Amino acid sequence: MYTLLSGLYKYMFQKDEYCILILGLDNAGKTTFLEQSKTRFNKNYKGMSLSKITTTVGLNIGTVDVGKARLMFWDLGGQEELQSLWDKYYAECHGVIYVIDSTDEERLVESKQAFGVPAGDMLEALCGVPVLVLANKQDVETCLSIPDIKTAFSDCTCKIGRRDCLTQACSALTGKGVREGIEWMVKCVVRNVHRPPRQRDIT
Ligand code: G3D
Repeated sequence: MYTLLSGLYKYMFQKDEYCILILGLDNAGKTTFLEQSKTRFNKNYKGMSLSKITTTVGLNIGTVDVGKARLMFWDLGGQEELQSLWDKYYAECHGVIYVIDSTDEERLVESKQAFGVPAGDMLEALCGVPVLVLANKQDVETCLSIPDIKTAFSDCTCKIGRRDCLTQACSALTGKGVREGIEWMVKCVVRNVHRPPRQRDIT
């Protein structure tokens, strides 16, 4: 009886946990995205005022529950000296959210380098892991469009390889695109966990 009840309890309340890295240059909007996600998905979450968030130094951690999935977010600092720490988190990672500041054309090349060739080479080290590219700050009228950003990042395509990858327009400040991005990520990580590693690439 105890086994039956505990099995039922687990089935109803236990969540499957997935670790998601939030990467990108400093000032891209990673922390704002994390706070916005917690506000949107976690009932009764009273976060800080989004406009008062300052750039990530070190690590922010946050948890978001979507259905039976629990996403554990690690928002890692994007400053150049902190990028060398990203690979310490790769072993545990089920998915990557890479945040781009669509208003900062000057740093687009730098962002592309961090995406494609950081210390340890993120895309190769995380072979087959789903990548959600967030073109953030789309609420700003003068921002780069999604086609602009895709064109700028087009030479990363071969490194992305065969895996789930989505470029999503987003405003972490207003929340536009946040739910869509997270729901896409949940779909990918849940599906991947039920497939053997070699079949995880998109065919
Ligand atoms: P980081 O964690 O990647 O370093 P933050 O970035 O989340 O700290 O955001 C850096 C700055 O960008 C913050 O402004 C924040 O309000 C702003 N920001 C983040 N997301 C958006 C967005 O979607 N739209 C707009 N317009 N601004 C955004 P400050 O002024 O505090 O530096």
